[in-house]
Amino acid sequence: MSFRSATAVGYVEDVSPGSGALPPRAWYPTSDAASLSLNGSWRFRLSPTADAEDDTFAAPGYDAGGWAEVSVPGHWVLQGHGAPIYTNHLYPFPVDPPRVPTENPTGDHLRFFDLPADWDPADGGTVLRFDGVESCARVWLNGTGIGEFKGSRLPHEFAVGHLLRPAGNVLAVRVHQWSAGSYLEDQDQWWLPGIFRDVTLLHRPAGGVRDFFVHASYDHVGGAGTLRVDSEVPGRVTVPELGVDVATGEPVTVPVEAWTAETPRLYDGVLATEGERVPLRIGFRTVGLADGLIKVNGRPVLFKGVNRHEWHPRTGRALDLETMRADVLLMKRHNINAVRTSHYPPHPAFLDLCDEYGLWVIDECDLETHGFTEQAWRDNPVDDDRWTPALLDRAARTVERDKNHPSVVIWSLGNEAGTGRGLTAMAEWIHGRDASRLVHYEGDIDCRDTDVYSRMYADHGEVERIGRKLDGGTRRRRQLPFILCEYGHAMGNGPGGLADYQRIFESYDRLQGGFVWEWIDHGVEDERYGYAYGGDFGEELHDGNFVCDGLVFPDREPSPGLVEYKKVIEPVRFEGDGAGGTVRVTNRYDFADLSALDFEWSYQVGGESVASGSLAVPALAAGESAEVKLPERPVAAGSGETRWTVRAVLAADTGWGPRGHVVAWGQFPVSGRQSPSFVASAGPVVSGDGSISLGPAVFDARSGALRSIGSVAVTGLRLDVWRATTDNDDGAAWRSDIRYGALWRKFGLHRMRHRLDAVEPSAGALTVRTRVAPAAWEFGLGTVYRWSTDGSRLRLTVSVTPDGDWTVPLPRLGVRFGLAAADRVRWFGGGPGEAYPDTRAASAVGRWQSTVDEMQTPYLRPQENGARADVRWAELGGLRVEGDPEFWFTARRWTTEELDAAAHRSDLTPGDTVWVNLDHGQHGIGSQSCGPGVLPQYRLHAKPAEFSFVFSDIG
Ligand code: IPT
Repeated sequence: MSFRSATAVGYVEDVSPGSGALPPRAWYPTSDAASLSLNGSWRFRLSPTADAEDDTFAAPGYDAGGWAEVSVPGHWVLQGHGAPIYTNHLYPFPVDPPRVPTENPTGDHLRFFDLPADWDPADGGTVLRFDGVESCARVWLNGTGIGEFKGSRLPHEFAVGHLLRPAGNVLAVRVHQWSAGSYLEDQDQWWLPGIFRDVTLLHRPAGGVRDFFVHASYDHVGGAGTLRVDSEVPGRVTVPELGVDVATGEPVTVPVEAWTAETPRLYDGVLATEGERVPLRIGFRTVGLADGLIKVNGRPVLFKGVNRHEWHPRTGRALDLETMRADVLLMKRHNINAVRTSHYPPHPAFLDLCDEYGLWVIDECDLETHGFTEQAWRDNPVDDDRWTPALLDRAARTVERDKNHPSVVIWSLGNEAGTGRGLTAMAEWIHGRDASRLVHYEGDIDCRDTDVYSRMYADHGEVERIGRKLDGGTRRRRQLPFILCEYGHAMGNGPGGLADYQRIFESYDRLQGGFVWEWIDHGVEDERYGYAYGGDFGEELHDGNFVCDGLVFPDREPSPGLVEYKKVIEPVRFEGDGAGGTVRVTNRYDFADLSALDFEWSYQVGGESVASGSLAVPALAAGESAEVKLPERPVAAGSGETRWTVRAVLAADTGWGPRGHVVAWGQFPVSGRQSPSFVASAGPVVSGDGSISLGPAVFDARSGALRSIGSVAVTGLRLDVWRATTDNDDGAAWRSDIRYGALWRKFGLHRMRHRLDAVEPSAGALTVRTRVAPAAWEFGLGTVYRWSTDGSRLRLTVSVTPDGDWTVPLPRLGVRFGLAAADRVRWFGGGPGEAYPDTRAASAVGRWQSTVDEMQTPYLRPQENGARADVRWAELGGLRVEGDPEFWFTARRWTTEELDAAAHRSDLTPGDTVWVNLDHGQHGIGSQSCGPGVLPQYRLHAKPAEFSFVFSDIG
């Protein structure tokens, strides 16, 4: 005898997509038919298993007075019931498809509602729509079961008109965290059960609109658009601006302006059936493959994209419209032109925003079975016919919902699901249903089912080979264009190497760009840590901060990676040599001319702008260049370091950015920097009290340690090679590249010893000879500090001579010291933000000021950050430092060791000392937390080096 009521919850482990739901159809945000949002506060009861409670709660009259409340849309685990779990690709339950654990958190939800007075349930029908529920739901209205469904990020509609009452309706929804569907939803993100998208009741008047398909193509030769709206329920289509008034199903061709992501021209129309009027926003464009390239309206496009997961640090994947708009505006302001909706269809309103503001979209099905990689893909659902109906259901719900968006140009079958017949079936279905778009799936290495060759994290060399068509592959693949659907892993500090990728993309037609991984850090707002990540909720299995790999922080503050990306992909290129008096301006848009932009110049002397004006640039068409004359130099040559800065800015307010918003810029030196002049005068004076004085400085006579410069106390100045390893330094285990973070620790670069060999006062200088080396190893750095003075200033020259067998590059090479009170910082050099050798495109030379606190980049897992590049001089804490040559400048209120040990922002407590690093070199950043490591040209090899700083007390 079995006590487990297998039948009652059998649907949970059933591979089918569900039962009772209506066929999928187009989603539209508004119509003149009545609708009632059921969002809000719902009654909620959490049970530990799928069958712990019977279904009596669904019956009218059930007393849920003792239940908790949750907000819908929302995830119960983010509302105090249970906890989120983060795994990258491992299933957090035994892999035994389609079975799920007995421990299956199950949330019963109740919503009571009345119909508005003017809503007569007897007139026409009513549909109940769920836009997203994770992962499996069973639904009752007024005690009658209406069905159950899986497919978390997909809409499901049920006909409920016959069950509705004018008042006192009871909607009951039982949501199971785990179901057979969970096997198809193994995306790298938090597992977050709940009703996390809108729940809406839609009146369906007699003769109301059902499904419809807007076909709006553009003939780039003739400049005409052809519109045909196929509608299940016949009606008329009007577009007043175009004088269009046609029957559904009837094509009409009219002159139009095309829709592109750069020029998102939409025409307002109406689909009117007998019973309903649905507003349409129509964008005319034609997507296709021609000459082996993805072309829109006859022109190839270059994707400058990001992968976007839905995320909000408090509400998880339940996003409101303003949060979605914030993402779109931020993307547009950072020159991003494309989004891959990794790895599921987003909230449908997001696509309306993409249509409106202009973003190319790869719309991806809600499908990933990545965890099967652990068993060499054995039993992978996508290669098992029993699962194919569920896969086809997912494809249909995606395509039918989103087919009317001009922004959607490519359908993606899913992510990281291996290969199999189910995927082929999806591709065939999509191709048959919508021939007007392309099909993508990265796992299809031979492109049997797809129209684009796509890869993730391929290194620069391989991408270049693909660009040159030297990559081989099947005959079909060789004829297809290439995109990197993921690259530039933005975890922590980085990604490095973006500019190098962009140069390659721009050099070969076949390469049509890529999508940085990923848009936002999925940090969970948390009292303990500021932001929590994997493991912070006591998960048995987790992948730590691998979920924090975005270009924006959880609060949507841009990280330096986004600022870098904006510069790397800017749509206007300025080239020239400042001395020549001209600048070459290239329009790198794919469609738009430059008429939306104004151009400005400014002229800097010593980093300070002394004159500025506007620059006349012709309204170049996409792809065109022109040589533009700069004005007469405002200041005669020979007046120190001078440079031009030119900018392209928005000429007028747009929907996404204000007039004056900087879109692109370039800098061109006219006359270069001269080394700081310095003539050594006085020599060191050894006094009886155990100190040595040299100009403004005092040293310890025994150790040679610097104590002060004038009134400024200096502690611990010595050579430093260590940095708190970044996520990219630490690297991902599955990459074959050498992981330097681990090697650096193995070789003890974080615990270098400093042996004092000599303190040598001489006529012109104080020389301190040392050897810097780690315990246990034979390699080291002979390090000589040579101090001199010109009477008022102090100069330090550091000479470094490696000895022994150095097999790893250095994390950094420079000096570190502590200062007492320092807050405000001024510098002349690269800024305003952080930069490293392979993340320095956005670093502009100028005079900057900030504070020590503001110079920190608050990566969720603390790590090396905050360096400013090319610094000529910097001032802080009463000290001025001039570099010879320029240096990397970093200042922080904790030591590198404290930074290295911290796991969360909350672990860092400012001390009294500000630690300053002046670096001659920094190792690059790379993208090895998932992608390739640091390119050879950005590695900091141990080799003989000499660099100087001139210090003065400006207190
Ligand atoms: C790739 C996944 O597609 C993506 O979802 C994410 O996990 C990313 O990596 C890393 O953050 S898969 C990778 C292991 C090749």
